[in-house]
Formats: sequence, structure tokens, C-alpha cells
Amino acid sequence: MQAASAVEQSVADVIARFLVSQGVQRVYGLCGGHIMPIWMRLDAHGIRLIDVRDERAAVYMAHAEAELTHGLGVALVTAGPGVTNAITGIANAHVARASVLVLSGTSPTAQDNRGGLQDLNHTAMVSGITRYARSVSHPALVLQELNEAVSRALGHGADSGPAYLDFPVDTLRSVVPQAVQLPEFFVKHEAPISSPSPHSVKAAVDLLWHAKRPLFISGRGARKAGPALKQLLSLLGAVYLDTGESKGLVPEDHPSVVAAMRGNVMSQADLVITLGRKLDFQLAYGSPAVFGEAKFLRLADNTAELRDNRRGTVELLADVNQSLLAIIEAGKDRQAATDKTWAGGLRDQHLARAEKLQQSMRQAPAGSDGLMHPNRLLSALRDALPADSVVVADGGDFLSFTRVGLPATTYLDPGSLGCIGVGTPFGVAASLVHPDRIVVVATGDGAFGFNAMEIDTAVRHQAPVLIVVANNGSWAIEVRDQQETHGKVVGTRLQFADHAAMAISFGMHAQRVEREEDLDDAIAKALQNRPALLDVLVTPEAASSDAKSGLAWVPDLQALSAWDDAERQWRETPPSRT
Ligand SMILES: Cc1ncc(C[n+]2csc(CCOP(=O)(O)OP(=O)(O)O)c2C)c(N)n1
Repeated sequence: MQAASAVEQSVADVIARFLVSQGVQRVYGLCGGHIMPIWMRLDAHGIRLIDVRDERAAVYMAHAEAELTHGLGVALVTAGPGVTNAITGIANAHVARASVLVLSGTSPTAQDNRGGLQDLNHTAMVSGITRYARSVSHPALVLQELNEAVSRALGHGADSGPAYLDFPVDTLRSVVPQAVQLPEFFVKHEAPISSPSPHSVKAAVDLLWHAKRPLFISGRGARKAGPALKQLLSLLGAVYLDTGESKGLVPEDHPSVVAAMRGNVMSQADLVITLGRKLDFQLAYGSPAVFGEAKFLRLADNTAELRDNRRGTVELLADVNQSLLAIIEAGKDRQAATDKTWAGGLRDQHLARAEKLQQSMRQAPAGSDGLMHPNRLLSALRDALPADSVVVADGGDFLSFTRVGLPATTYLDPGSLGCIGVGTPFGVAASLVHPDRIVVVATGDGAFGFNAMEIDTAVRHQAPVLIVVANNGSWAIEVRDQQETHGKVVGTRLQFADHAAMAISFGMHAQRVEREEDLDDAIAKALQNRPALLDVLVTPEAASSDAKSGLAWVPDLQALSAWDDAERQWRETPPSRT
């Protein structure tokens, strides 16, 4: 055993003190000898360890924590298979730009590369999916490396994303000279707030106040700009679409919201304003084949969200909230040119469609198998959940039904990596971050299976999550693709397994629901007995909008069949540019 004073000045202790200084309250992890010194010092310094059942889940949970707190999420995973298990989570955080710090251990320095226990070159494996990946073997460098890693993870001055650090276990046990433990290394990293140049603000105002059909699209970079965004939308009478990254930012009752008219509005706008949003596959890569002649105005605090796929006629590289405030200040006395008939018409059509959707969800017919339509389940959830619930959606068809049918002010899903299986871990972390709000995970049975063991974590940590499994006994969206594309179904059927029985065996309140008439009561009981799971049998025959759009088939040029056709046609048409 080490002397107490040596432990308190050890690298492991410095890591724990540093995390405390950054406001970290929870670390998600799975134990192992190579990280035990950190584990024990985290506990000694009052950081709560959320011990999970697979390292992948630890990173997903840290990801959800980061997204919901707008801060840092931390995962601690052991060497070798601990890191390889974590890799899908790291990749997902990389694509989602989530501020996750992953910490691990490595072989003792004297055994490095000798075939030691769990000896792998971790940094080489994660370097392509992290903003920063280093092995820190010198005790005096630990604080410098931690500060750099956190800064990169938070994305100050660049895009945010996962950062990775590991330490040989003997380094973790080594003493950090007190002289190098400078106080400034323990100062919390605050986000810099950058302002746009007056010149670019003026150019943006000119574009915005001349536009007849302005369309705003928000992403993760707009999350802190809700009030300013609402104000600017009202000033201009513009129309607005959110994306999975920013769902709930502008409330449904704002007259600019036209979510149900997504397809139409994208091709009609004459000015598209992206707010901290990449023009990825979900936005047709910003292609003129889909957006027509529209000009683009792009606002982001990092170049990754400012210039991907499509340059803006005007580009504001600054804090999105500051840019919006500056635009409002400079333009507020002008007369907007927005075509009110166009915007109002879209809003009316949106409201009519949204109303119709609610009606049709309530009456959605059962399948020929007699099982309820997933929209019946969602409709019952919609009626039961408070407006400020946190919604986590996961799966194929069921994710699509949930995204469209279940409103949310706070929302998480597998994101553009399409990383199904995140649902339960995201939900567990979300319910720890927001213990006073209802957190519901709406997941397909296939997606649930990836991290189903985390129901154990939820029970042990009393994480008050409600998991709703839409059990259709299949990877349904893939079944449909096989039926339509290949005329044969193979390897895509599951069992109608009893997930409620599984949850009960781990001590969770759970109920299997087979009949529509039992839904309301089951949901009410589950809400009162969280953590809880409902295993609801639904028909695999219901085709979601994602199934109909061709997403599962993965077309060559664009993500959706209609966009793919448009893109092909556009590429074949000679340009009429002058
Ligand atoms: C990790 C991972 N594996 C496979 C896929 C491909 N995939 C996308 S949706 C889907 C089916 C999901 O099934 P389920 O969760 O049961 O939802 P359902 O479509 O049945 O509603 C699959 C296998 C993926 N996106 N991610």
C-alpha cells in the first residue's frame, strides 16, 4: 500500500481534483486494475461513480450528460477490451460533436509492449475519432494534458467532440511534484464568447431583410440561442425547422414552426439560414438539387458547422447567440420583405397536418396480426407525459414514429452516426442529470437489446428512467427493405421476447402490455414506479416515414430516394449559370 501522503499527491489524485475543479459530479465507468487508482481517488473526492455493465454504455452516458448539461461528460474505462468496447461510444460522440472526456489506463511503463495484460496501443485506435488522444506517462505533465484535452473536448475555438487520455498504471501511482500543480490548472474552462464582425453582420442583415422566403434551420450550435432566435424569427416573420440536434429549441406554438412541411419548405425558400448546423445527409448536403436557387447564410462558432458542403453567401464565424443579437440590433427597425402569405400559408398547412397526425395516431389501426400500431402507443405516451419530459428515441421504424409523433422540449437520439442502442444508456444518464423531470426512452426491441443490461445500472443507481420497448419481434425497418428490395426476409426477425420479465429479474418495475385498453393504466403505474420498463407488443407491419423515404436502402447520391432522384436529375442538367 502507498503512504497516504503519496496517494494524495499522486497523478490519480490530481486527475480527481482536476475533474472536481471542472464541475464534474458523475463519472461513468467500468472498473479494472489499470484504472483503479483513478477510480478510488474519484470516490475520495466525492465524484459519484456510475458503474455500468459495458464500457460502450459508459461513453453513451457521458455523451448524454455532456449534451444535457452543455458541459463535459466523463467516462472511465479500463485498458485493452475496456477501450475497444468504448470505441463505438467514442465514434458516436465524434460524429455528434459531444464533449466527452474518456480516461483509461495502460500497462506499467516497464512492461510496455512486452505482451503485458490488456496491452494495446489505444491512442492509435482512437486517434481518428477524437479531437485529442494522448498517452501521458510523465507525472509532471498530467495537468497540462488534462487541460488541453478538456479544452479540445469542449471545442473552444473549434468543433467540440471526444478527447481521450490514458496513463500507465505506474504513472497513476506516481507523485506529481507540488511545484507543477499550478493553481491556474484547476480553473474551470469557460466557453469563450466570440462576436461577429460588424461588416459580416451588415451583410447578413441585408440578406435577411431582403429575403422573401427565409428559412431558418437550427443545430447543436444554436442550443444556447433560443430566445434570440425566437425574437429574430418574429421580427422577420420567417419560417423555421429544427433538427434532431435542436428539437424543442423553439416551441411548437411559435408561428414560425412549420415542422410538418419540412419537404416543401426546403425547396421553396430563397434564403436558408443554418444556425450551428452541418449540412449533412439529413439536410441533403445543402444541395441545389433540393434547395433550388436559395442562397445560404451560415452562422456557427466553428468552421466545421460553417462551411461543410455548401459555402454561405455570407458566413458569420462567431458565437451564434451573439451573432443573432447583433443582427437583431442592426436590423430591428427595418421592414422585413418576407412574403407573409407564403409563411402564413405554410404555418396553416403545418397546423392542419399536425392536427391530422394526432387524430390518425389515436385511431391508427392494428396490424393483420392483431397487434397494436406503434402510433397508438405513442399517442398514449403523448397524453401521459408532462410537456417538459426528456425524450430519448431509439430504433428503426419506432425511432421514426417517435421523432414525428412524440413532442419533446429536450430530445436525444442516435444522431447522424445512426448509432442505435444508445437509448437505455442515454436515458439512464438523462434521468440522473434531470431527476425532477420525466425521462422516457422510446426504443425498438432491436435497439434495446444492445444495452439492455443497463437496466441493472438503472436499478442499482435508482436512475428514474422510464423505458418503453416497442416490441415488434424484428428489426422491422430492415425487414421492409428486404421485402421491397430483395423479395426475401432473412436474418432480420427477432423473438417477441419478454423484456418485462427480464427487467423484473433485475428488480425493475415492469409490465408487458399486449392490449391497447391496458396502455393508459400501465403507463400511469410505470411513471409512479420508476425506474420502470414497459414491453409493449406492436405490429411489425406499420411502415414509418423513414421506411417509406428509402433511408434504409441507402441510395447512391443522397440519403432519401426523392432527394437522390432530384440530385441525379440536377447533375445531368447543364447549368444555366451566367
Ligand atoms: C449499431 C447499429 N447496427 C445496425 C444498424 C442498422 N439498423 C438501423 S435501424 C435497424 C433496425 C432497428 O430495429 P428496432 O430497434 O427493433 O426498431 P424497429 O425498426 O423494429 O422499429 C438496424 C438493424 C444501426 N443503425 N446501428
